[in-house]
Amino acid sequence: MNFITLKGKWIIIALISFFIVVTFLFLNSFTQVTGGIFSSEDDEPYHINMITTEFKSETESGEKIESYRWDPGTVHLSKGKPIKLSIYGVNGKEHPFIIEGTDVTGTVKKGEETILNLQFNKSGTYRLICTAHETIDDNGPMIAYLVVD
Ligand SMILES: [Cu+2]
Repeated sequence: MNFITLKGKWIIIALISFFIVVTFLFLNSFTQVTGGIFSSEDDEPYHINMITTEFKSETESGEKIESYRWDPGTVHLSKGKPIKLSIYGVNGKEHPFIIEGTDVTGTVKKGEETILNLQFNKSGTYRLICTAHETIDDNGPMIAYLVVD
């Protein structure tokens, strides 16, 4: 009788331990799903790395064509979250830019990192436009799309 009671205690302890382990694993996997690279702590800026790059080609008639680009060309951001956008100038001497719909302006220079601390409080698509290479005729279009949801 005493043996059975003791065995019953161990079963209860084993069940409680199992429950704790399962709960821990569940919470841990939940954290991994929601706390990945797409979200961060509220006071920690979300860090985006971008570079300036250049594509070059030649048409069949021998005409050289090129296009400067921001890379990546599309970035998804969370509304109301602080963002640290780092842009490193790789190709092109300099790229003066604006972010359409904001008063953010600046210039990215070759070999230098430009850091912007941003926060978008309205959803929408904001275009990061290099004003020196805005269109195909200017060796662009050097436009990146900042999609804020
Ligand atoms: Cu440019």
